[in-house]
Amino acid sequence: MSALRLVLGDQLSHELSALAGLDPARDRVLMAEVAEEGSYVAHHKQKLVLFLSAMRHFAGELSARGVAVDYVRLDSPGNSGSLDGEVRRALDRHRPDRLIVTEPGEWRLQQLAERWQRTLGLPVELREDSRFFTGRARFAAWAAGRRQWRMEHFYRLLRRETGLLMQAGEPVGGRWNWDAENRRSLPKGMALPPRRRFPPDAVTVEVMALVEARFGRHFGRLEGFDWPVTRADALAALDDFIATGLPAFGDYQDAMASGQPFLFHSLLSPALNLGLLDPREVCRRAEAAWRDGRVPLNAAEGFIRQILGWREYVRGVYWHLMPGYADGNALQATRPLPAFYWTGQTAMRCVGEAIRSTRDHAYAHHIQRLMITGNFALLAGIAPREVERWYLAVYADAVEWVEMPNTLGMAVFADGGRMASKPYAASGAYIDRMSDFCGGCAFDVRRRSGPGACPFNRLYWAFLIRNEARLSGNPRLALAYRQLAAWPEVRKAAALGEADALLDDLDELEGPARLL
Ligand code: FAD
Ligand code: DLZ
Ligand code: SF4
Repeated sequence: MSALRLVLGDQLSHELSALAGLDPARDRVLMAEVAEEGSYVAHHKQKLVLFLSAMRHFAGELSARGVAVDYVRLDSPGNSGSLDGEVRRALDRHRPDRLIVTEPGEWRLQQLAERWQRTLGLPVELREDSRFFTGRARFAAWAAGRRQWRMEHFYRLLRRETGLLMQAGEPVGGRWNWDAENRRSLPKGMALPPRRRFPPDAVTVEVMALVEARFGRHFGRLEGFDWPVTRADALAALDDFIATGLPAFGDYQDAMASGQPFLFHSLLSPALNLGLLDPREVCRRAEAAWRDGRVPLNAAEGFIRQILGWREYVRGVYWHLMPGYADGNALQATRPLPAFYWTGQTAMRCVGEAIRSTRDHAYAHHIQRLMITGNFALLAGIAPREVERWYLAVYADAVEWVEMPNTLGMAVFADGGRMASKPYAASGAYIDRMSDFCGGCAFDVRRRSGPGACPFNRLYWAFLIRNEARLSGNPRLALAYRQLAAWPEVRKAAALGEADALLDDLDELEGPARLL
């Protein structure tokens, strides 16, 4: 029995379930670069290069191991432009007895794979993606019957199940979560670890030219591309992070600083999401570094929580609630995404910094995504789907199963609290506390209202007023609503009017700054 085994662009793992049991004498692997995957959102150019170059390197590694790979390039003659078309063409070429696919990381492609099972006229085996701590069914079983889901509960369960940072059934150090220790702002002049770079090799250079030719109008800069595109390089990046970034990762996890897009973050999400690294090996390495005394516990726990906790949890939420999850709009937000998300033309320094990093590196760290661009979209009432498509397009690590719950659930509360316990709404005071942005901003973070006052302040109170009926019962917002209770109606109406005026005419927000 011969098999055609499909490997998608985010399935670049030698342990992929679709490759298990491969018979090199009879089987063949199909990998296809297709225009549809490159353009269903306007992916950042670095994201396109990352996926295509990593795919080419992975195909090369398979070939070197003696596996027959049918690799369709974007510019191969006859390329149909879609995964559906390329699978059908490959079946005609090779006439295998069966098709084997690992479940894709996106609902749209999962539907396609299920359609293949009904329509291709040969057995199509859809295998579980085993590159996670938990399968989709594990989350479903945990979630069933629970009124409320919280990451922390799922995380503790997985700590027990995996034994990570556990001793005799108890969390090491006597606490599950060291988050309270992880909220320091960056001291002035603090030395940051040098970032390990992976300059483009010949394969990547060729892909860069292809991407410029085919997707030249997409967002983002290609110059400076230095993401790891092979497992060997991804492992080197992991080593480097454990040695230089992880020791202070915990302390400064939530910090932001001008001109410093990376701080102590790992930059490992693209390698994890493409399959070049396995989350289990990454967590085990972080745990070993703590056990060897190379990193403090708040760093190891904070880092492991992101991967074992958040990453597994958001995946569970995505598969459990799709397809309806994509259409959530609990706060009935309808404004269009402001053009400055694409152009970077904004007088708000914090937003400009986040978008500059996004444009230059296809990267912004978590707090920038959540508390700057996400927070602005939440406070301004931007239509969730527009925000979500933006995040899917602009980050090198953006794959829908992880991007969508982070955006709709965590950043803009479009799911009404299925995923997170409260909207992450914050005024300028939070940004001022965690960064050095406000000092050099055209706006005044100490002022609450009026022209020149920090827009986050002006929008924050209007957001709470606008959503009072839905949010005032949330215990985590009780303090803010107690303050608002003292406001006379006329003051509330003025705050709403001021926020609307600011958002109806974006001139003041766009300001004179031009980034692109
Ligand atoms: P680090 O800070 O070094 O964290 C270590 C690892 O933990 C990351 O590599 C990542 O794998 C994992 N992680 C951390 N936070 C999360 C989280 N909230 N959810 C899932 N995994 C997490 N992450 C993506 O991988 N892809 C996305 O498309 C994506 N979109 C996001 C959109 C929004 C609006 C927000 C608020 C967050 C999003 N995140 C996404 C989560 C997080 O911002 C990124 O994982 C992180 O910034 C990646 O950088 P890093 O590797 O340096 O992370
Ligand atoms: C993101 C992406 C891009 C840009 N291009 C391809 C491609 O040409 N071929 C492919 O197999 N996969 C690509 N991908 C990744 C898919 O879109 C990915 O499988 C989905 O994001 C689902 O996880
Ligand atoms: Fe951002 Fe407001 Fe600070 Fe300016 S003053 S950097 S807009 S938080």
